[in-house]
Amino acid sequence: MAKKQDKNQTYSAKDIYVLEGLDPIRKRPGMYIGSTGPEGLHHLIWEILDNSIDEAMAGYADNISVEVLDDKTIRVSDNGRGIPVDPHPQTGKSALETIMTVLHAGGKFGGGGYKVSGGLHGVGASVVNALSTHLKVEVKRDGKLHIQEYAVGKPQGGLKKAGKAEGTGTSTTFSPDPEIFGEIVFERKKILERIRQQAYLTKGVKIMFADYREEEPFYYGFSFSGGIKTFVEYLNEGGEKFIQRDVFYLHKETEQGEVEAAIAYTEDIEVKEMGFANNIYTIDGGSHITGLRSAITRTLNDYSRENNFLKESDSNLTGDDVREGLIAVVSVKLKDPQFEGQTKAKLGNPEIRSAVEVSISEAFKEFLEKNSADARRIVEKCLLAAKARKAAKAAKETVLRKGALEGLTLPGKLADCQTRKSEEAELYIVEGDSAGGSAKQGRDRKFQAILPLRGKILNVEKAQIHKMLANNEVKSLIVALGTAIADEFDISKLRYGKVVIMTDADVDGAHIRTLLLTLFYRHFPKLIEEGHIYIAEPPLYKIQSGKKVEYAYAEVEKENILKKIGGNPSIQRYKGLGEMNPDQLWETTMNPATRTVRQVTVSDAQEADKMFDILMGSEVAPRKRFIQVHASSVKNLDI
Ligand code: 0RA
Repeated sequence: MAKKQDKNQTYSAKDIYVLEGLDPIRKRPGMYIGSTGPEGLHHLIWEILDNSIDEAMAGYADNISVEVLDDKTIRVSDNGRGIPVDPHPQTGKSALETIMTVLHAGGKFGGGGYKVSGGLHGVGASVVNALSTHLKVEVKRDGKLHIQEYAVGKPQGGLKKAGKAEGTGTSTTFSPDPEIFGEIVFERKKILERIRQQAYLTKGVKIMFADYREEEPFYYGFSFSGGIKTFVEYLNEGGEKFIQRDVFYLHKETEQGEVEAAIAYTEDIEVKEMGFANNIYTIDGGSHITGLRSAITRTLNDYSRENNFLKESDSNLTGDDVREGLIAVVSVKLKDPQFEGQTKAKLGNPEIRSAVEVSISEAFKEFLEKNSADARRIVEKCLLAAKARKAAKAAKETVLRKGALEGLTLPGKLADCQTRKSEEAELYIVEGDSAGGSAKQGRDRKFQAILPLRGKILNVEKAQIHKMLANNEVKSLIVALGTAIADEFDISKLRYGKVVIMTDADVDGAHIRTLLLTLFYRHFPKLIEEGHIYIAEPPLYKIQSGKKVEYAYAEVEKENILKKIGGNPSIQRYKGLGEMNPDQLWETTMNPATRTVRQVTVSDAQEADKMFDILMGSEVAPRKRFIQVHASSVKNLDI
């Protein structure tokens, strides 16, 4: 049953402001501006600039300026309507003072004044005020200049009239508080980049920049009549050539909001896609980016079919096929943008997805039909991408395909053992030819087989498992194991009960070892689960005193040996397996009576998966770090 409504209670939720003092902002600045480092410092400028941009987006301002007055002070000015100076009904103070001193938890100031905004309008100014030692607002309105100053967010006297003024506008001058930011350094390049981006997004607005910190002032102005079309051209500066003569451009008002998009293809394969919602960069994409992608994919597929680039039997171009070399900017302006995700950098609004998709599809189709030479080059590029994708897939399947390894003979460089009993047999996978040579001479050929692998080759192919499988070194290994792979995998055909990875005790060795582990983990998990995979542990030092020779496998062991034997021993640090002669290699690393090997287990599948993901990822730094940290932490089992 509906609750009976009090006649006087006619406030709706959107009229309610949560009004608070500015203390929380100074207590936890990070909550409001992200950080108190350089990003947070510049965020203050963006907040004030955004307000002026909003005024321009609403159609009331076309001139904005950002000035670095000195090392401490920024000024942002616009020729908009001017912040209202009349008393605000809810606070009794002027609207301007309310905007500057009250933390607004919701609602747009004044209500209804704006068609669209980043959603922060009037919210940011009080945050900047609270975090500035000094802030001054000058408003030109109704033929007068109005001024109010603040210190650390507190008004220094009331709003004063300071004579006549022509035109209208707002100017905010502020000095960020060094107590909050520690170091205050305004970065010209960063500010220019932001202004440039905003100028593209607010077609026709002129944004001036001035920097007075050096003796010779620096000035720069931005105004792009082409809007985001010019943005796309800029994004490609210094890159590969466009394959089309004209950048595709669309600007459309829809019921869901304003949609603007620019699209161009380059000879490159790199993709550059940027999405904006109410001029805010959505680095994590969202519904507008989804709409853009489906529009491009659908339109290019339709066009390719209709014009016989794709035959009936051909499969569709995928999203990735049509994205190679793409530079696209989509900018939407909507009434109530929903920013989602941890960083609020993803657009949520589902309704804008189809608005974007439909608008772009229609216009892009028309563009392709009008510019058939451009269209042909774009489609041919996509077809090439599809071909490359299929070739990569085929290469993977060739290796995995039923019987692909059948009929392959044991690799020539495998020095096999005599026994055919897999329980007794051991396969040593050895890094490099020279160590392989020593191992072949030093081994007990009755039960030990040696397969030398060239580590570098594995290294190059690290990122793509199908390339790894197409690699001859890896193929040799698979044939030597005898189990085949994928559907054909049969552990009863395993030719060696123990498979021992023997690499140098350095970072490269660790890298090759982890690559091999990746291969086993992804394609022969059973071998790990059933305990067939081992890691050899060669010594780090040879310590010789007279005729007595000892080997140390760890630093502590070296120290202990040195304490024990005293005297003046000679110490040799092994940098690689190749430094050991065959006898030494046998004695230290291969003789079951004296060696140490560590059994590899996958006890925690999740953890292992994470490890392999880091190893297989394309980012080099975390992988290197990971290998250095974890190379020796595989479960130990001495036998
Ligand atoms: C609220 C209402 C109106 C304008 C503004 C705020 C406004 C704020 C800023 C901040 C920087 N520049 C600005 N320009 C305008 C509309 C008042 C009216 O109806 O005249």
